[in-house]
Amino acid sequence: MRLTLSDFSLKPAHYNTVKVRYLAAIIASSAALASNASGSYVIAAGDDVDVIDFTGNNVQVATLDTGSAPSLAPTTSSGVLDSRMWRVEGLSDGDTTFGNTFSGGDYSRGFASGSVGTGGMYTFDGVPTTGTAIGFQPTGTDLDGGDGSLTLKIRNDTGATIDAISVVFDGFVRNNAGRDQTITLEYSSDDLTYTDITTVAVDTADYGTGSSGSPAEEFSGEGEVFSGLNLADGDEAFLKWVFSESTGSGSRDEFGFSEITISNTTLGPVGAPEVSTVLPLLGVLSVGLLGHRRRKQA
Ligand SMILES: [Ca+2]
Ligand SMILES: [Ca+2]
Ligand SMILES: [Ca+2]
Repeated sequence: MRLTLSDFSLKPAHYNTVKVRYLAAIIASSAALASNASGSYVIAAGDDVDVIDFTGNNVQVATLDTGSAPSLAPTTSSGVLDSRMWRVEGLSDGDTTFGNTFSGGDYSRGFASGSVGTGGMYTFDGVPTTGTAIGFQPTGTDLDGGDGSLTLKIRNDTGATIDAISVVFDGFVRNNAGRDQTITLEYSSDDLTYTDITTVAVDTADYGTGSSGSPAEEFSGEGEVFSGLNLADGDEAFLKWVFSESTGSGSRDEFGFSEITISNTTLGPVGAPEVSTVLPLLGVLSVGLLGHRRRKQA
């Protein structure tokens, strides 16, 4: 598979454009929900933008703003990450798997505004202005060592082949501990072979001062665009945010994801007829033109 990577340093103006298209993305997501039986996050509209957050704005993604700890289950219910499309790996209680239920322990550490210590998954709220986030506190046994990750399974339901996707992810970092981690983004079409498509990683060391109690800081507009995907209509793909092995000493910084924006570009016009229907049409047209010419000659 040809995979052309290029830096996608988003400028504020572009980001505002993405925001303006938010409503269109919500409408597209509503249309997709009925066909979401297999569970992937459905990209329903070609050459469009999907904005994924956890505040109920996107009907395919349940709100996590419920005041309770998160969990994973194959359902679109409040307070629950839909395990048909989300997967978390690198927790000492075990990796989650698509379509199954994971609750308690590392999967449900709590609901907080940050400054937590126990390793695992949290719902973070109001941190700092990003709104609700799915949050992670790494420790020596959780989400460290380079095997911690959050994966989103997507499916192309646009009716056309997706050629390129740009992914922008927003969130926050609370750099109040001695160790630092980076967050990178990888892509796969089979969930086996992943390609790192990150040119600018989020590094927790770049945020805050490292002193205890320092406020959380947002990262915004971190993103990549990658083309040559050739993702056919109906096919699935995987976006994985990988948490690096920490560096430094002491405790680890916590971080969370509040908004993920996926823009897609399709090959050819959306809804264009397939080649299999175009060829017979051309045949009919040829015969018609031939008949017309013969009638003119007669
Ligand atoms: Ca643990
Ligand atoms: Ca912490
Ligand atoms: Ca740190």
